[in-house]
Amino acid sequence: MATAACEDGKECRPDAKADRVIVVAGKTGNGKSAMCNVAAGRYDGSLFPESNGPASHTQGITSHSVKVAYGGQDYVLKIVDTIGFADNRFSNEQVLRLQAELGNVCSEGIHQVLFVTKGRFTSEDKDSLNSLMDVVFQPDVAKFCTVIRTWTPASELADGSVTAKTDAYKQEVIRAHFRVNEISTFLMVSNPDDGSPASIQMRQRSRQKLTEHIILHYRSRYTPPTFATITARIDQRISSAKAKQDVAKKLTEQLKTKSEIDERQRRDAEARNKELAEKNAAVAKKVEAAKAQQKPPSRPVLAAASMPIVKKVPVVKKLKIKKLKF
Ligand SMILES: Nc1nc2c(ncn2[C@@H]2O[C@H](COP(=O)(O)OP(=O)(O)OP(=O)(O)O)[C@@H](O)[C@H]2O)c(=O)[nH]1
Ligand SMILES: [Mg+2]
Repeated sequence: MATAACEDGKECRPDAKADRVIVVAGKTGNGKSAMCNVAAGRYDGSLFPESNGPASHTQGITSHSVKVAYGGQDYVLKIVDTIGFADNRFSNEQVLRLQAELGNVCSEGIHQVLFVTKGRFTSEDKDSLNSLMDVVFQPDVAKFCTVIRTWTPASELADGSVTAKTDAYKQEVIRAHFRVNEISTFLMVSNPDDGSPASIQMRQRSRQKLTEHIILHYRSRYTPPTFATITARIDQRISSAKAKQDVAKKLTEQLKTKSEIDERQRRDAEARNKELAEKNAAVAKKVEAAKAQQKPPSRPVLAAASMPIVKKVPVVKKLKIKKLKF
């Protein structure tokens, strides 16, 4: 434990030995920098710039060490703010490459990774958590992770309901993403930024909760991979993603060619059918014409109704006239 030469919430020298190191990560705009300010006791947001629009504010890794007083003792808390995932101004690759800097900034180890979500746990939160666990860190970082829901309505933070609501949130996250099973801790806070006495009070309550969590949930330190290792992993991911993309592109081209051939064959068959149908029609016409030109039969067959009744004429036998002799 350090004997901090500064007051609660005040910044310590960057080289001050940290008693606790926390990394705050998550999707852009979820309230990471606000969480860092709250953890530092800077309710006015004066240490970590908070964004106020859809575009990301934090564009790399920012770290400050501050004094925290808890239980009559002083601690040096190193707070590491990170660039948000799913940032519309950077590709995933760029975000990951900036996050690789964590390997340098946190080489002394990390006590807690605070994964910040905003309200409901979204699919972007899920992807961000996967990137954090698989690319930036290793899956075993889960044991050092806490999922923190910000923007929680005040009604859910009331003493009587917060435990049940937190458990319900944990179940919601686990349903959305089974991997968080390995993450044991879930917290719900609210860090409004309108500067009103009510919002400052909310941030103060949030800090109390956070400080207790950070100081008391002390386990061992998680040693992050080095910058070089993270970078190599990103390179590998990018090249395998590119290889997959190339295969998909090739397949698409093959399918396109096949469907073009199919279409050509279909059109040829259609043309052949048309041609045949025309030939058939011409033949049928000729047959009709030939029929029409056919001579009437030499002995016309008369219809039964118009046939004259031929009476049998009795054959008159020639009478033999005997010559009379006189
Ligand atoms: N009402 C309310 N506002 C919050 C809360 N948490 C953060 N904010 C505000 O939401 C905005 C975004 O918060 P930031 O802390 O800058 O978000 P971020 O995750 O650091 O964003 P990026 O740096 O862009 O990735 C800021 O104006 C914050 O003051 C919260 O719990 N409730
Ligand atoms: Mg930020």
